[in-house]
Amino acid sequence: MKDALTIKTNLGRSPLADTNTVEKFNVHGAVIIRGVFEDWVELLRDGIEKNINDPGPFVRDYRDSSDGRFFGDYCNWNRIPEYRRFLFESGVGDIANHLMGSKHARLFHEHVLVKEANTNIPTPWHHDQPYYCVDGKQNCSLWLALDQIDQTTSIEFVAGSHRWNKWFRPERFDKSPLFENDKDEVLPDIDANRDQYEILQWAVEPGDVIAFHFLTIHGAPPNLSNSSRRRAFSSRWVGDDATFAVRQGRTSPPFPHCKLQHGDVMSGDDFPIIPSRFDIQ
Ligand SMILES: O=C(O)CCC(=O)C(=O)O
Repeated sequence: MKDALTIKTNLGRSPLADTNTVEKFNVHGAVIIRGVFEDWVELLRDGIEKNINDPGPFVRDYRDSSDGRFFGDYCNWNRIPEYRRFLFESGVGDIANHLMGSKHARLFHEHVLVKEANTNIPTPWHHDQPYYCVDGKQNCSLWLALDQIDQTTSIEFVAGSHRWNKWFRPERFDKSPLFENDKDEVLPDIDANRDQYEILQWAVEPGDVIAFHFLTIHGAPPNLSNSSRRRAFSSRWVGDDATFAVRQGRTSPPFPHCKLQHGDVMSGDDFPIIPSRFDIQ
């Protein structure tokens, strides 16, 4: 495990120090930051094994006919010390506030997404903010790869889609709307018209992070490798402009005990501000 000083050095060497990274995030809505959390990979892998063996109340565990498994769970950082340690001590919040152009980085939640080898389950194209109980433009997800993932298996993005000024209906995996009677626009069929979009997709190594905006359209292919797992730890962040949003139904994640009202500034124990570990130049 690296101490804070070494992490600082690591971040200083990373493309994050290059304002190009922020520019790419703003223009494309997704950007890769390589090698920034290599030294946290083992800890998070341990946390994920705990999580799989002891899932939280919101777990989603999809199986396919050939024994594949797509395990997803979120909002467990407060009970899994490995997650908590990463979120509070690694400097990940500093990356988030740098990208968001925010003074503070407030944790929205973490989400783990594990596609075991031979899992023939894609992650459908979607964008996240309509699922979320948060309004505001300053936000990002930091999708941290915990395995080597080749380009054809890695998460993919429609470049610039966060700037389309669109709000697409949130759907479940079976395409049914998340909110009953939702009249919002249905996402176009990206796969049928891939040549009409600029699609971004990167091969990744353990410790690489892909940052993306809550409105950037993204999805992920199945994991057809017959030997490699595809584990990702996605931390979600909001900035100073974030307010709590009541949607047409139960959001994902739901935060059932949260007492905030529509328009309230995001605050409270569910959504802590993560103190800065250091100043990024
Ligand atoms: O990892 C995946 O399959 C999808 C990830 C995703 O949709 C997200 O992090 O918002």
